[in-house]
Amino acid sequence: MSSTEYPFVPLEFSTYAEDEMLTRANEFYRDLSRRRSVRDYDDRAVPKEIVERAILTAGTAPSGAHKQPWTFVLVGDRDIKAKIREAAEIEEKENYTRRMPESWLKDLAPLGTDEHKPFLTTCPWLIVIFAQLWGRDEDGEKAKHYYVNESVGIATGMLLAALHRAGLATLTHTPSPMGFLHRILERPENERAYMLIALGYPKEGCTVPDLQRKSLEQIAVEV
Ligand code: IYR
Repeated sequence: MSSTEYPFVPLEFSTYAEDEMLTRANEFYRDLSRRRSVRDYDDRAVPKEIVERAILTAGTAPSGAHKQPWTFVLVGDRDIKAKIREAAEIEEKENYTRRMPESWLKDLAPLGTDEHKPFLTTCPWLIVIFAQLWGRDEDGEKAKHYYVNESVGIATGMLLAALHRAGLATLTHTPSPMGFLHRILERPENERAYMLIALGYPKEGCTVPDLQRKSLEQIAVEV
């Protein structure tokens, strides 16, 4: 379908009384404020249907010219997860021992991260998000994509929120450079690995750093 052929249809939209809006906004904030990056996972299975529903939610994100320039690669296969872990740990070893400057290592120290990434094989599912730098039109010709980083970033945030809401723990992971994900997952030439998301149930007794989030005054200004 060419873009001029979208029919316009009536908007489906719900409005609420102001007190209900505030309650809804509060509830969503309270729920999302409990999301934490989890690095220790149980190997308990998670039904694929739940993860697929979260991916569908991510796919409702707005995107430049509605090109939807994303591919979510769902990895549950043990062997593929093992390959990803092996390659990621090689890159991360380089990162932690050579590539990252002292200042970066110092900033990361409170999080307790290192080059070992057991969650890549423990988690029941990994989702590798690929950004499509360009697409194909109906005739198979190269077609432009717009604001790809912004679009894929929004979809990724929505995916994290959807997985959290479903009751799953998540971790954003960027084992840079991520070219190995393209190779292992045999992605086409128009795609670049954008982010890896590990998900599942937290390991029993899992702890997280006692981080504080910035206040409204620190993150927002009214002009
Ligand atoms: N990719 C590495 C390093 C790392 C970088 C940042 I910035 C973080 O917030 C966390 C980790 C790793 O995953 O260990």
